[in-house]
Amino acid sequence: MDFESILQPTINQVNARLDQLLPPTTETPSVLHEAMRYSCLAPGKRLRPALTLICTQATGGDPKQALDAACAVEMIHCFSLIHDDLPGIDNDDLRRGMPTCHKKFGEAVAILAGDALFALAFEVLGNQQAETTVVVETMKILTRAVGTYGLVGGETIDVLSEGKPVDADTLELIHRRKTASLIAAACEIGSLLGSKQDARPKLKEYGECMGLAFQIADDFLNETGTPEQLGKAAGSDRDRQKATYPAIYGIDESRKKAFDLAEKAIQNIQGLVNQSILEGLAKYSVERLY
Ligand code: GRG
Repeated sequence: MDFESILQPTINQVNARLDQLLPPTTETPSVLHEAMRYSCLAPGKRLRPALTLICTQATGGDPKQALDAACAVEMIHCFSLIHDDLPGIDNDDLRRGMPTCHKKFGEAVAILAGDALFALAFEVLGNQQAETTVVVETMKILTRAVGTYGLVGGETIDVLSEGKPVDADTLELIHRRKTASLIAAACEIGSLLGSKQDARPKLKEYGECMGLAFQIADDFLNETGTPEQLGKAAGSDRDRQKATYPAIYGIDESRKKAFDLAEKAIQNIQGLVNQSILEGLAKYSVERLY
């Protein structure tokens, strides 16, 4: 069985819960709810929520307890994709093999759908059936991963660097913030909702390494993949003169860096319950074709 089939039951659970948590289109304003559901239920990889659930299990917890937190992480991810695709940022037409949110619903509704997903993610975290201190901690981890030290900060440096020479340290900072921070938060939240708390720093580090590897792979797939394979534009980073690993190191060296980081990620999960599936995910993040 291939790795994606092994993950399918986990992905199905996430999709079913997202469907329940997202507001129904029968309620007002229905177009907003339609846009939220359109983007969030679109066929993404669900890597981040899968990591949350697997990390809960890896620390001796019950993944069911982490399902809502996993969905909150996916909502934030989806929010960032909607905003990333907007004309003011990347101006992309295709996402997850479908027209982007603003292409389908217009720019205003897309901005608002992203905003509403952001708010819903924290409402969902706040409603978790867990000790208040744990609930607050999940919110703190996710907030930090989204703000200036995470997605928003990384994206800002990325956008402001377009068309300019970028050194290797700045490039790593961009990738750590805009991509690795949310992947690491997914792992950390999952381990917090488990029981063996001594594994939490290692799972966070696992997420940091695999998150950076994942973004480097994204960079070289943008160069080597096709829009049909990727479900989004190919070659767009080069067109926009974006700071990427292939632009600085070339494809082969970038690939080597990604594979080395996946190995470094794997060093952090030795002896955990879900070691083999976490190993598989780290390898998948760099071997994937889309
Ligand atoms: C305020 C949360 C927030 C965001 C605004 C736009 C933005 C700031 C950040 C964008 C960050 C971004 C889009 C980073 C790219 C990360 C990345 C590799 C996305 C693709 O992830 P996949 O391949 O996508 O897991 P799927 O569609 O499979 O879920």
